[in-house]
Amino acid sequence: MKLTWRWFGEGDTVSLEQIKQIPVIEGIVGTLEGKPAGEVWSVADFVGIKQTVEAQGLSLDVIESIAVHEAIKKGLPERDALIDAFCESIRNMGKVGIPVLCYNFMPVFDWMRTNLVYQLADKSMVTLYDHQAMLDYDLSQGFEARVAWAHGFTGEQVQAVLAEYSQIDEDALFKNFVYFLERVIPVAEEAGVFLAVHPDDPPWSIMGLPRIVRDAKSIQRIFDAVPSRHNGLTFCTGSLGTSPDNDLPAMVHQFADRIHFVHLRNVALTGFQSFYEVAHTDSTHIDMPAIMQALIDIGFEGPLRPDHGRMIWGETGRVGYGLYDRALAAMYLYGLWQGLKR
Ligand code: DNO
Repeated sequence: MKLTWRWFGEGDTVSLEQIKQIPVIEGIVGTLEGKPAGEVWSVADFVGIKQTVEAQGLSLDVIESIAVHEAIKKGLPERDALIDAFCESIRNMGKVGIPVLCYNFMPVFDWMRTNLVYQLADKSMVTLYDHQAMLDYDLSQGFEARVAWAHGFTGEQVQAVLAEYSQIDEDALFKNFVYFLERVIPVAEEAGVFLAVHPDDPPWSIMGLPRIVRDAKSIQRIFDAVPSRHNGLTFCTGSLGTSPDNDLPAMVHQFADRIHFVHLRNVALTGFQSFYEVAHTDSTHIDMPAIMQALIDIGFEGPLRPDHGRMIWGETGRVGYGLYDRALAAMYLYGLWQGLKR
């Protein structure tokens, strides 16, 4: 495996110099913040990130992520032009030699929580998702922008997007996903880029929206529909692990040849569809050593990154993406890997 770090670019509160000082980090997971969905990422865009990263002695291993336009998820007539644009970005990625693209197919919202500042007993801050709080949420309040969302949503916008999806159930979304993959994957093969879909986080329907990348069965269905290895997975333990039915080490084995990128993170399960994030070392509910062992067993050699950390030592910054706790996580994950490997 190769330990990597998600870096949001010059606007990140964490600098490449700081990242480079974490001795186990070799690569960067890069992005272009604020690039609207549907716009082509040019060769110059990718070269810009790559040169900046390489100047610090790091490599650019993954792009996370290029947003899939909502019209593609909804199967609207304009999707063909938008899929062409997505394909163009993949070709350009290939030209610059960036091997992995992490993306998701979640309608409207990316990762969702009901509390972004939940305090643990030790006073560290984490994110929390509570099923009842989600059900009770007053949608007319809208949602503030999040790390993974380009913008926030007013209450009216929320009502509007939910209405647009009212006719789209899981099967319709799946069909639209396959339509997209059938056009994009051949381009990825030619470009030498591996697509790695990120599981839905949390992996169940929210606000009545369909979510279809959530467990072994739904993921297998996606791979069966488009069997190329370039149609792959970002194995995210914090997303898949919030469903107690997901046997994570077994899924590592099942999807051995499709896992192109790994996100490691731990969660504490608190009840039906409810959880909060915890330190990477807290394996009460997700058995991190067993997952690491499974990755070693399948011979995983791709990029892996510590996912969301807690906010500790008074650090402020992007929720889940501070320096301190993710640095602790990186050291733990590397030690675990090295120890198990020996
Ligand atoms: C959360 C991330 C996700 C992920 C996207 C990929 O921190 O894991 O936001 O980047 O879903 O498209």
